[in-house]
Amino acid sequence: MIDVILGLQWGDEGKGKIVDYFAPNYDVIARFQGGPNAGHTLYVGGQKVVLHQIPSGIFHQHTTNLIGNGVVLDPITLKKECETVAKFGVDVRKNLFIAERTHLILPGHRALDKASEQSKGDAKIGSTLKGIGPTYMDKTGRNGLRVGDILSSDFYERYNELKAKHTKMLEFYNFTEDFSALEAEFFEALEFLKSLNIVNGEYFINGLIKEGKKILAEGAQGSMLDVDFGTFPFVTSSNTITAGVCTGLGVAPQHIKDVIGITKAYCTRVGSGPFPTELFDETGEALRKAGSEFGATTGRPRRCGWIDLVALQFACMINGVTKVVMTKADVLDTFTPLNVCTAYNINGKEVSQIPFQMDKLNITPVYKAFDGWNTNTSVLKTKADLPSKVTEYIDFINEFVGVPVVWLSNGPEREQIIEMQ
Ligand code: 2SA
Ligand code: MG
Repeated sequence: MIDVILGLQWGDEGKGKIVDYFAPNYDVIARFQGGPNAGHTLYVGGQKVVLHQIPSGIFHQHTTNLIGNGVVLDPITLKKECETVAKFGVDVRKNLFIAERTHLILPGHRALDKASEQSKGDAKIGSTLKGIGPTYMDKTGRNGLRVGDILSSDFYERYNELKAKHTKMLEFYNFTEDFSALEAEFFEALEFLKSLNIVNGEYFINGLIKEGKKILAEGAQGSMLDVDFGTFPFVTSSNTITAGVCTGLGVAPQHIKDVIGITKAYCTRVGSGPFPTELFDETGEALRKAGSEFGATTGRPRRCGWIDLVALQFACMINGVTKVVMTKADVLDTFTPLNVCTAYNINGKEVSQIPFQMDKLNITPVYKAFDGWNTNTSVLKTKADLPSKVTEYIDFINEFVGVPVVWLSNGPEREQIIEMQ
């Protein structure tokens, strides 16, 4: 049995905290897509930790953590992260497993990411520059190198072949930065990677399913960044939606039970691309401040705005979301009124569906306004404690998207979560 946790917006919905919260109910936590572009923030004993490659169940001693084949893995980042978690007493050799089909991010991929972004000028995607796009390109272009390859004798030869190709491509971009400076660190990190548990991911996870283990698939980024269904081309390069769980782990869809979708009580986006409810005024600035909205990986300020129910309903539909977690509700504590986007106005026409090319359209959000609750909700523990204005806001969203908000997260700590049903 597999449950899925994934983001319903443009990432940064608070997946790290929520996965960490649910982790004790599961035997296995598995990442199925994305790579070190992810930044999952957890608090361990009051200390902030940001995970990029390792699944968010790593701090639970009895949890098996799997990096699935659908992930792209940067060995340098992984090594650093393993060293970080070791400081908290985690022995990654005991509870971290890596699928051998997982594609490797090479130094050339990082350089290509940078070169590609630079070549786009103002039209850049706003990539985290971790080499995600070029690595997935080498995967679908059938050139990439995988974790299992590092164990074979011709690895170095194949690496050099691919490096030669990358060098040619960088010439095309007139990109002169020398990526070979990273190679020493990369090869050192590969030696470290060899010392970890490299497994056949699909037999590994299906074996665990057979044993009746409870598995949680941990999404990265968000549904609106999905390469197929997001705001293309301003997306990441993987399938961030539920369907990605099957291809990113090697599991059949009938094993998937609950799909837990996470949304913030408002909305943010980091990087470029359409964001109809974005606020450019002091309210947007106040949201950024109240919510500490800065990229967990890059530190970039996140764009902030009101919750977008057109996008949320779309995300619930394509993911088959069964339960919603609303995070950062406490960030709205001092805001009034609260706007909720219920439709898009495009050239005078009200539209309730996500259009084909949002970036090419002039979209004005249609809002319904709610009174703010003006209460410090971060200290509240149960649904009964919540001001009625909070429940009115949530009830409207439940009704609109057709999936209930089952948990309300009201602060960064593990304990700050309210059951709504
Ligand atoms: P990429 O790096 O090639 O996948 O970038 C493509 C687009 O996907 C966006 N993206 C993200 N959006 C939100 N959060 C992400 N993770 C980090 C975080 C981001 C950070 O948790 O804060 O620290 O800046 C993430 N990763 C990728 C990216 O902004 C591009 O729009
Ligand atoms: Mg994040």
